[in-house]
Amino acid sequence: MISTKYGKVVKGLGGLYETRVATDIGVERLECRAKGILKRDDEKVLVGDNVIITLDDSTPDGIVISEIEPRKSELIRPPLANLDYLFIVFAAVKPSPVIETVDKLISIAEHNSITPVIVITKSDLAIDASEEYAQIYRLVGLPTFITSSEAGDGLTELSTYIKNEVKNGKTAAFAGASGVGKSTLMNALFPHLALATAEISRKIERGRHTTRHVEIFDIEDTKNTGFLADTPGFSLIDFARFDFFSLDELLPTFRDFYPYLGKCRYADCAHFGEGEDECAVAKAVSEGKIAKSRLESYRSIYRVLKDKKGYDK
Ligand SMILES: Nc1nc2c(ncn2[C@@H]2O[C@H](COP(=O)(O)OP(=O)(O)OP(=O)(O)O)[C@@H](O)[C@H]2O)c(=O)[nH]1
Ligand SMILES: [Mg+2]
Ligand SMILES: [Zn+2]
Repeated sequence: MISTKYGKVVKGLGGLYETRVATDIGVERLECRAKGILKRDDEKVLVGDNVIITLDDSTPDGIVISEIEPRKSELIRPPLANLDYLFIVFAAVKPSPVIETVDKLISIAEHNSITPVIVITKSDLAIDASEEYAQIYRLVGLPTFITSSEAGDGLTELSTYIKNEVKNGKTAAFAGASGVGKSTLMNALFPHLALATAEISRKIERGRHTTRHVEIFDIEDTKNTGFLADTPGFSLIDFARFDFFSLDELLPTFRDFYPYLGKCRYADCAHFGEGEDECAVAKAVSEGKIAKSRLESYRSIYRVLKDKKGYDK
């Protein structure tokens, strides 16, 4: 006998997927493999995929993912489909953030129509630095939270935001460098998750990877719950090799630049000149309307993309 079910892929390890199937009486979890064609690199199942699962008594596998529903979005790093929100997590210190990486993640989210949210952790270790970083992203116009899982600061604000925004099947992921405290924060916000975290005693600056695979969890035990993904931390090397998008697509991902575009002296201004009367973006920086680090990140990413000219996705 053959039957089908709709499910969501919440975990994938070594070709074995865990799917979440909502039924009339609750939630059921099915372990399955993917149908042959969905094992090809260009058709691979991603965590976050909404899929059709086929149950067939007459085949050896019995239960397989037979179809992937069209994706709203698809990220390479973290490897996740159908995200609505990307919580970009970095620590005020230990490890200190690489702001360009934060800005890259924002651009990737914006480019994929995913809402970026900034989450600063470990404010108990450096409250002034936390405020300074937060100021950069408030200026961009992004939701920005300062938190300390250790001291319990900012947790109510963040969990309220998540419960209000990430519901009715929407999905958010926590992403950022290894050791910034993503899993610790998710546990502090939603204790039922009980995720593994690095022990406090170990002094990590760069961090060894504690979370090793992407996994999606239910936020609340209700029918209209949203989903939250924990992801393995990035290393800086991951980001050096990051496959980005094309040069033309970069500027639209810097929403804080929008009010000044088209106002530079030359129509083809690439916003590299320091001359404030020539470049409206540089002028906005000098007036404190755009954070300096944002223009630096923009220029740095621009250079990388320019060198990659000729390469098109
Ligand atoms: N002081 C302080 N330490 C924290 C805080 N949050 C997390 N930590 C510590 O930071 C370390 C890393 O925490 P994790 O939650 O494992 O970090 P992660 O981002 O999930 O790391 P990966 O899974 O490797 O990506 C642990 O030793 C935590 O105890 C905080 O708010 N304050
Ligand atoms: Mg973790
Ligand atoms: Zn300009």
